[in-house]
Formats: sequence, structure tokens, C-alpha cells
Amino acid sequence: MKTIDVCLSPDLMHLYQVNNRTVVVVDILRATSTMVTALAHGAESILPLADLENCRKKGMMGYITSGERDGVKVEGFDKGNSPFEYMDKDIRGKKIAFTTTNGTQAIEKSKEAKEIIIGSFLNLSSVVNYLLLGENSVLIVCAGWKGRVNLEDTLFAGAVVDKLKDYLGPDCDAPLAARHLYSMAKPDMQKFLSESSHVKRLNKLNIHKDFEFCLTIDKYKILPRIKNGLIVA
Ligand code: 3SL
Repeated sequence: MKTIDVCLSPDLMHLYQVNNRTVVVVDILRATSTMVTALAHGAESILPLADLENCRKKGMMGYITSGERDGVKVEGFDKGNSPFEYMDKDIRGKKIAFTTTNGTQAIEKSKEAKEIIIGSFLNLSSVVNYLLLGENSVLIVCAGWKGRVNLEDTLFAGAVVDKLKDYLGPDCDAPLAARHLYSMAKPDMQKFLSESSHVKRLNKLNIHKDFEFCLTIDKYKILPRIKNGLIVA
């Protein structure tokens, strides 16, 4: 039987063997939600990068430079990390070089995986259907915040585990914990997350609408995955 596990922080990746697994990387607020949005609006590809300098260099090669540090758009970059910046026509057919505080680092730490897909609430059903039909066991990698666990990525993991519970057995207790948390949060996720650390951070930056948007379930029917180092739809 295929199994499912949840890595609650990228700093715990050394505990997991991923070369035979499909890894789902998730950073609900906001990196993977923004990636899904950009690809749903026609971006050609996203090059995930861990560091700023490489991203700047790609800018000189015609890429759109995108990303943030501590939630704030990087000085000199074309775009930040709000999904609302990736809905216009100017994104269509473009290559994006993207670096964020946690999301792109989580992708980097997952690079030994058999395959990597990108998850968010915005494309929840596409992720679940793909995992259901696929032949690999699954690891959901929560981006967290600078190595610490966060609530919103854990809730996404819980939602996936919940939908697949009759088909994929849990590998340890993290999937069970995530599922129980999700069942508590499900009736009102916004309220459940209102005291969470990153929501407070985003509120200080005045970007509450990003928070609301990123909790929208199944806004897009796409499944971004990594091919030759690029995220494509
Ligand atoms: O850490 C990340 O990858 C970001 O998503 C954080 S933020 O939402 O832009 O603050």
C-alpha cells in the first residue's frame, strides 16, 4: 500500500528518504499559492532559487525577478510575493525567477525526491487527484517559517491526508496530527488561523487580502510540477 507522511519543517528533511516518493511542497502563505496563481494566469515557467544573487543574475537574462525576504518585496526586483501581482496579462508566456524566505528553500531541500509537485489550497483537488492516481508514496513538505513549524502549511497537509485517508496509510503520527488539526480548523479556517504567527506578520504588512485569497479552495485546476529544475503547469 502507498503511504503518506508529513515533514512539518524543511529542517527535518534529513529524517525522510524521498528518492522513491512524490514530494508535495507547500507554503500556503504565500510562496506556493503565488506560484500556482502565476502559472494559472499563463506564466511559462518558474525557476525556484534559494538565493537573491542568482535571482538578480537571471533578471539580466530576461527573467522576471520575483520574491521577498521577510514578506517584503526585494529591492530592485520586478515583483514581490503577492498572488495579486501575478494575475495580469503581463505574466503570460513569461519566465519567472523566484526566491522566497521559506518556500523556495523547501523546494531546494526536496531536490532528491523522485518527483516534486507544488501544492496550495488553490489547487487542492488537482493535488489530491494526482496523488491518488500516482504510484508513489507521498511526503508533504511544509515550508514553515525559518525552520519552525507553522499552522497553515500543517492544515494543508491535514486536508490532503484527510481526502486520501481511505487510500494512503499514514507513515507516522505527523499525518494524523495534521488531519486532526484540519478537522478542527475546517469549519472556519480564517478564524482558526487568525492568531497564527505568519498571519500576524502579514497583517503588520497590511496584506490581509492575500491571507484570505490563499485560503480559497480549488480556485485553479492546475498541477505545477518540477521538470528539469523548472516549475511548469
Ligand atoms: O517564506 C516564504 O516563502 C513566503 O511565502 C513568506 S511571505 O508570505 O512572503 O511573507
